[in-house]
Amino acid sequence: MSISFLVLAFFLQYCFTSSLYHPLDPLNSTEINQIKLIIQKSKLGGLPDLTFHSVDLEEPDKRYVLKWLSASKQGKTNLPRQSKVVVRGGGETHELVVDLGTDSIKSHHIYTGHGYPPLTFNELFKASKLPLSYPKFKNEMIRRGLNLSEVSCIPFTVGWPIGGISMLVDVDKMKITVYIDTRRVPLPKAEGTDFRSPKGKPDSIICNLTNTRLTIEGHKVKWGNWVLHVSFDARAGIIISTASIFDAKFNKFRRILYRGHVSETFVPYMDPTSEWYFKTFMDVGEFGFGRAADTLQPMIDCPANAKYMDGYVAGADGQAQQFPNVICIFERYDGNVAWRHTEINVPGKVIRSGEPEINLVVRMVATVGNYDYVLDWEFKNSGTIKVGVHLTGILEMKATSYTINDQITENVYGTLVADNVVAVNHDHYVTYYLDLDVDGNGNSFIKSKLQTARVTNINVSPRKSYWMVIRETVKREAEARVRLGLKPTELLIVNPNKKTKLGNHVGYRLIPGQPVASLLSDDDYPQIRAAYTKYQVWVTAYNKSERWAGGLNRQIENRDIVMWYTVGFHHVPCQEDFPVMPTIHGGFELRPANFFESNPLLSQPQKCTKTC
Ligand SMILES: *[C@@H]1O[C@H](CO)[C@@H](O)[C@H](O)[C@H]1NC(C)=O
Ligand SMILES: *[C@@H]1O[C@H](CO)[C@@H](O)[C@H](O)[C@H]1NC(C)=O
Ligand SMILES: *[C@@H]1O[C@H](CO)[C@@H](O)[C@H](O)[C@H]1NC(C)=O
Ligand SMILES: *[C@@H]1O[C@H](CO)[C@@H](O)[C@H](O)[C@H]1NC(C)=O
Ligand SMILES: [Cu+2]
Repeated sequence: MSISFLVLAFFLQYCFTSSLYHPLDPLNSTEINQIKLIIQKSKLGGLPDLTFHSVDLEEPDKRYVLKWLSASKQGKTNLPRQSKVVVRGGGETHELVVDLGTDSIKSHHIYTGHGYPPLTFNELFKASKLPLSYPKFKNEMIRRGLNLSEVSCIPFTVGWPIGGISMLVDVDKMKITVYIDTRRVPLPKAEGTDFRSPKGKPDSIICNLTNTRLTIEGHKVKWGNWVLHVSFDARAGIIISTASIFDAKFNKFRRILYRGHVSETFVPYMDPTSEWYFKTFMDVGEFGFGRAADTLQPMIDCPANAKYMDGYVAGADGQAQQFPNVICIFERYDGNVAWRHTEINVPGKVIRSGEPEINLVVRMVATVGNYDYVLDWEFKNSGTIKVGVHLTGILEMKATSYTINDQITENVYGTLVADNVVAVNHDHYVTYYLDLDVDGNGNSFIKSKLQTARVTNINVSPRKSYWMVIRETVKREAEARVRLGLKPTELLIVNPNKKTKLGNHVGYRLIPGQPVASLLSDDDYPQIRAAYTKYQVWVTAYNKSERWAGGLNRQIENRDIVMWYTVGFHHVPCQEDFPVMPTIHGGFELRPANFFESNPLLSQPQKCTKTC
């Protein structure tokens, strides 16, 4: 008892001082350029075709970060500032840890396993230009009556596809190695494919909030009762770290989420034929959500009161590139009710009370080829964190000879969405990494099953049945994967070392979205890569280096644990999705469950100075 108290007292809350520095800050442009110089000056500098595939922060160990956070003076410390770098040169992949403090390469490993580091935009761009000087392709375009200057080849199809031709590019040699021209189908019409909104017409009326409760210092964000760190990463995009909430009853900040971000996306298309079978994208690993992040458009992507943050990413040459306004942060009032009640049981009067729900949103948009993913982290004063994934953009389509659905007798693996255009069936799985530290590191995963119980003693009740809660603490990783379905199960991360005054374990509950799991067979190659998509929820032991995949079978009771949750969409295209798709929404929530002594909104009333 005394030991656990001491440990908890030591790992105080995530608190903030006026210092701009935070050990989880993303690498800035000076640092990215310093890394480039360190590598160029080393023996790697002489490698032919040296290309930078990823330059990420190598985060300090969690215990040091927590110690730094709990220190009264949060200045720059002697915590090492390091970077994990993946470069390719001389046909080999090199994984490095670069130390910025000592200007040196701390570790160097040549990767010889399967796979290839994320493609750089340089490579994608060069590959897309190759067909335009490839004689077979040029001749074929002329034979089809097309003007080469109007043909664009993108590693993702554009809204106006030329069916029947596919090419394979060896990116190391930057050469076309396979050229396949299978069949000729009519070229879809260009009319009706322009999705831009008419100029001068406002897209929507957006309300202004005053942001009086929001402060942003560097990457540290304070809003209402929340404090959090927002950073930008080439692979994950937004990373939320060290999110804590102020508990007015105890007059202190309490820890909730140590780190949360998108870990992977998996988008398998359901056309198994030669031109399409390989379209099973893993966008975060292959391209990077951060590198695909788009500059946000005020009043379309974010409301008028939004504040913006820039991101920095290393280009293929290692040089820092600025991504302006890639994250926006804003207060939002949707017209929702945070809580309300009308009391009519008090004789002689009606007591009516309530509050509007005003939330903080942290948003980015990743445009990965044809699709646009709007990614939201929404923080509520009630302690709830709502994660939103909103999909829009252009479908992956193929040309077809059909113009009317009645003509189609074969399997076209999709829906006719316009004359000569089939949009192909597919899925989207967006998997989140959620390192919850609910009131401390020692957490357990609880599955609470709601089970029908029979009334056996008719003297007790005239009822025949009711439901009761069967609580199970999951001991090992193997039992901690969950396929959600019709059986009601509450999934909780609790701190078994902490109880409310009433004796309930403090916790956070996962409120899942629509349960979607992969329908591909286990032995299918894309499914082997994305095996985790058979279950929506996994819980694994925390391991700093495991942020992009699961594994092993470790104990997870009263440990530092990580939850992985997959938001899924089965997408059967329809005509309304053409030429640009109206946004479809998905997501999940993390909601306090016996974390607070009572409704925290009542001790933190909303100080909304202006709503509209
Ligand atoms: C980047 O961070 C380093 C270390 O904190 C700092 O010295 C430098 O001034 C920063 N550069 C920019 C451009 O912000
Ligand atoms: C091809 O398109 C370009 C740009 O639209 C135009 O300048 C050129 O005259 C066209 N060539 C032919 C042969 O139509
Ligand atoms: C919202 O705020 C912006 C910037 O302060 C201002 O230009 C705009 O007129 C405001 N709109 C409304 C509806 O108040
Ligand atoms: C952490 O994960 C890495 C990569 O999977 C593994 O090599 C290492 O042994 C793990 N460490 C612990 C303490 O489990
Ligand atoms: Cu889709």
